[in-house]
Formats: sequence, C-alpha cells, structure tokens
Amino acid sequence: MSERISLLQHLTLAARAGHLDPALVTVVQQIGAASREISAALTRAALAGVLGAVETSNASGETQKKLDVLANDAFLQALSWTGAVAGIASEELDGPYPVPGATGDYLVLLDPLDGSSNIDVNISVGSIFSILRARSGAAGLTDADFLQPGTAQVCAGFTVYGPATVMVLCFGHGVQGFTLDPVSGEFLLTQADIRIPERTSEYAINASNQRWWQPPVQRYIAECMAGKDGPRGRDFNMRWVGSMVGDVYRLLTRGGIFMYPRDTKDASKPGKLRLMYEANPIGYVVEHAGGAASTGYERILDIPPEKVHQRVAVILGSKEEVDTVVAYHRAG
Ligand code: P6P
Repeated sequence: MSERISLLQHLTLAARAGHLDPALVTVVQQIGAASREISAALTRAALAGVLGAVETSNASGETQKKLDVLANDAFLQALSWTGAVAGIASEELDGPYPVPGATGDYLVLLDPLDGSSNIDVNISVGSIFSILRARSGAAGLTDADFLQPGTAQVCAGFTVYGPATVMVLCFGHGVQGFTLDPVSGEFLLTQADIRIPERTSEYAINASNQRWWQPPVQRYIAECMAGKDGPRGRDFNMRWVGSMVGDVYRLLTRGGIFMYPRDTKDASKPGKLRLMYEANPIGYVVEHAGGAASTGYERILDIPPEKVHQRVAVILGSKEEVDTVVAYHRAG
C-alpha cells in the first residue's frame, strides 16, 4: 500500500467531510481515467502509428492530430456514462455536446490535448478542463449555459504529459498535484498545496512575435532582457515550451510569467488562446495558487463570455510580474 494518498482517497475524504458533491468526485475521477488513457496512448503513439495529422479540422479550422481526436473521444466516453455530466464543450467540437440521459448538471469544458503540435517531436502536452454547473439543469441545457465567467467554475485543472504525468487540480480551496504511478495506474498526491512564488526572474513568451506586440508588452520584455543593467535590476531567464500546460506547470513549481498577449499580427483576434477551456481553467488554478491572471486590461476570470471558442489575451503567473505588466498596460 503506497504511503501516498491517491486521487480517489483525496476526493472521497473530501466528499465524506461534506466538502465535495459525490457526483463531482465521479466527474473528476473520470477525468483522471481519460488522462490515464491519453498518457498511455502518447507513450505508445509512435509504436501504434497514431502520430501525425488526420484530414479533418477542429471548430477553429485547425488541422487535427490523430491524438487530438483520440483524446477528445477518451473524455467523451469517460464522462458520458456518469449521469453527472449534462454537457461537454471541447476545442475539438463545433458546438457543445449534450450528454444523452444525463441527470446531473455539471458542464465540462475541455482542451483535450493542448499543444498537440508538440506530440510528433516528443515535447510535453496536456489536457485542460473546466467544470461549471448548468443553470437550467440537464433537461433544458442550452449553449448559453456554458457561457459563464471563470469565477463560476466549481473545479478546474489540467494534466501535463511530460517525463511524468501530473494532474493539477483545484476546487477553489488550494491547488494539489497528483502524479500518475505507471505501475499501479493510480494518481498519487505529490504536491499538497502548490503556491506560486510572487517574485520571479523567468518569463515565457513566443519572442518571434515581438514585432507585433503592443507597447506595454514591448516595454516589459525589453526590461527583462536588459537584466541587471536595466530598470528591473536583475537578470531574467526565458523559456517557451509551445504547450501552455508545460509552461504553466513550470511556473506553478518555481514561479514565472506566461504571456500570449494581444498583438497586431491578426488585429481581428484579441489573442490566440481560448477563454473557456484554456485561460479560465488555468487562470483559476493560478489565482488559487497565489498568482494572477489578466488580459493586461482586465482579470481573465471576470470576462463575460460571448462564444465558447472565443479567444483572449493571456498574461499569468507570479503576481508581482503580472501586476507590473498590468500597470504598463494602464500607463499606455
Ligand atoms: P505558438 C498550443 O497550440 C497553444 O495553444 C498553447 O498551448 C501554447 O502556449 C501556444 O499555443 C503556442 O503558440 O504561437 O508559440 O505556437
């Protein structure tokens, strides 16, 4: 018997203490089951011939990887039979999927496989999930039920498929990390209370977009690059994984600021990342770990959604740095 507490034990104890709805325990347990299946599929991808793309594209017209489709199917199957999930929205689905015969009112929003362009080059990818409650219950479910601000989430988190598979989970009271034991197949508690260091000297941004950044971002990154000779008075390091969950897991562990800001590369888009199933769940986790999550102009979790697939600018991580970038946006 492992001396570490498992995800199921952690969830069950919380439910027995009255802190968690048993139906929500089932939903999160099934997210774990899908994550376990995806982790195994990623490890065997090259051997099973499931690398590469399929002919189809997702709701945003992006070419799907075979594993994007596999991951999406894994979540739909794992969640649909529970009865607790009334509907599912996914980056891989055009519109929300009402679950037949559901009696519960949980809504799950997913990026089933974030950063999938990294799969073929064996770099970390992840699954991101956000859980809401339907306002009208399972029976009268409409698209509008999904359009709730990030502050309405009852649970959010992500699974990062890296050298280890780790599920990061938050119910609004602290952030925990559970590492998958490949031998037992159990997610075991390895980080009981994740806290982001307020101060950091590490930033994450795709620097190839520099010529399109707006002035506040130009100013902040120039200061980081100026290091100890500049106004920040210390040297900074830069990392960019190309998978949001990879960069976010790092900053949860050792601090950092992650930025995918609005830029003029495509002025019609407020940002690249998705509000409902990337920025909101990650922002929820980051805030409950003591960090901050902003567009530069407003708190991400306060944004009233208009569309399930809408995009947003994202600046999140160590609070001191996010506050600095927000101050530069306010200064213009
Ligand atoms: P770029 C992956 O496609 C993703 O949505 C995030 O996970 C990641 O942080 C970002 O886009 C990478 O974008 O422009 O660097 O390829």
